[in-house]
Amino acid sequence: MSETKERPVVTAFGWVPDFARGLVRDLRVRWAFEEIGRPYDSQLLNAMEPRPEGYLQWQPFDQVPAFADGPVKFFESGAILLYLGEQDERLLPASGQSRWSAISWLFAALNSVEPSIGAMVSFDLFHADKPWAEGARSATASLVERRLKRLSDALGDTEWLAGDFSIADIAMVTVLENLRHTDMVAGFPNLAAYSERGRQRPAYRRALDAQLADFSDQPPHAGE
Ligand SMILES: N[C@@H](CCC(=O)N[C@@H](CS)C(=O)NCC(=O)O)C(=O)O
Repeated sequence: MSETKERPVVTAFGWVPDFARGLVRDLRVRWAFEEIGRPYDSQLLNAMEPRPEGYLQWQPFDQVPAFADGPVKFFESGAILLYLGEQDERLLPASGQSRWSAISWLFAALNSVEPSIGAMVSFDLFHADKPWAEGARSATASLVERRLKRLSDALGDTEWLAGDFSIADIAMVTVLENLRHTDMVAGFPNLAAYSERGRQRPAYRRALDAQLADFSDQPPHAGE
């Protein structure tokens, strides 16, 4: 009897507003799967409703993505990228300088670049009408600019952050994509080209298509 291997599962939302489509972080995981041609399943959650019973034991902050591969269950997009990278050198070199450069840049994307971008985007999208928004936005925007400048200097004219394409680039390109409603990345031509290079990869296109295909057109009704 042939053994059927369970596919890994990533949680995602079944609907989000237009501004968030293409930005939800399950995209990072889908992209990694597409790069190595590994099939996976998405488990869709209702973004507008409490998560299913027990979800907090899987993802303690009630967010997506959470991930399961057979008996292994955990969360955090960066950890999931690392897990997949450990299994395939097309995502993460197995040893040496390039491995640790890629891991450094993975952490840098999520730890040094994403936080200020995330804060600024939240001011733009959710707090623009608040009396304090302008000052908070402009303080955060200058931090974002400084981070982009350092990133641009470090990238220089190289193609990817750590030698060959890696999980670091999946993280960084998806982080930068959060600025798509601004011209901030365009202010750094090498970053704009880097970002475009990432988004032109067939695996990115397939991952994006899969995320978009999972969204329904209408917000779910309460209780669905
Ligand atoms: N650090 C987490 C962040 C996850 C996260 O912010 N997920 C968002 C979607 S991109 C979410 O689930 N938001 C809904 C919520 O926070 O309730 C990761 O990278 O996995």
